[in-house]
Amino acid sequence: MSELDPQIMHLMRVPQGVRDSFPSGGISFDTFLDLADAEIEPVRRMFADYQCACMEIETKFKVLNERFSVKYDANPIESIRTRVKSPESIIRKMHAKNLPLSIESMQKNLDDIAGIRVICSFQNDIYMLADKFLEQDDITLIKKKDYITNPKPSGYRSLHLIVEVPIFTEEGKKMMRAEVQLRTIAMDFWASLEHKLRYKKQLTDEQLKELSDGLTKCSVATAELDKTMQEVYDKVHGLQSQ
Ligand code: 0O2
Repeated sequence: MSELDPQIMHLMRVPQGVRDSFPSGGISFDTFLDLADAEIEPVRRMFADYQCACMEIETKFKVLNERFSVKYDANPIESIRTRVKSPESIIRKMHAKNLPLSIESMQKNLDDIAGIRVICSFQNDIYMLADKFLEQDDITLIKKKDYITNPKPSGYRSLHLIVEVPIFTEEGKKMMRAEVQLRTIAMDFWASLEHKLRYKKQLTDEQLKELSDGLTKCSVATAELDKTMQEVYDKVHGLQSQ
């Protein structure tokens, strides 16, 4: 196990048992908490910075959605969800990648502490929105992963953009990294249910194979659904503009 940064240790809540058994001599528990608070201040700031990055990017997509709704009388975005990865999930990922657990290492090695999920109506909207987003001169593309053209072996489909976005704080400008996942409703439906199903532990090899086969079938079906929906949209759109 990699060395644990004391700041990261303080991220974990102090259990009641520890509070109860805290020695009466030396510093009081409240003083201890004050010290711990000072220690975790940089961690809190880091999480706030990632939260701000989520807000910046969410606003950019909301602006694009609003503009398209005026121009084409249709919203390309169904919904947007944002999240900052939980400390537990960050620690698990750092451990799995055998990385040192420090703030610097997290910021350097994890692309998805800030995550923005944009659920689109039609598949073509994904690429159109991604292009318009990446055209913006304060957005830097770090990596693009097109799991729609090349689905993952699990059947997972989405377009991932790892980007850097500036946030403007009282300390000045900071460049923050974030992962934007763009997907259709069908892709999101598949990913959500797949996530739930895979959570079920202790499956036999046979059950695992059945699960994988079933999920692959569903992934193919949702891809087909997206294709048909896009064709219907294109036909209707074509008819309207005639
Ligand atoms: P969560 O809870 O969504 O945050 P890298 O980050 O490049 O080192 P990684 O993490 O494998 O490598 O990146 P990848 O696979 O490009 O994308 C990671 C994220 O995509 C995952 O985040 C999921 O959100 C989503 N994802 C990727 N593959 C699958 C899949 O097979 N099924 C589902 N449901 N989602 C997937 P996290 O951190 O795993 O989880």
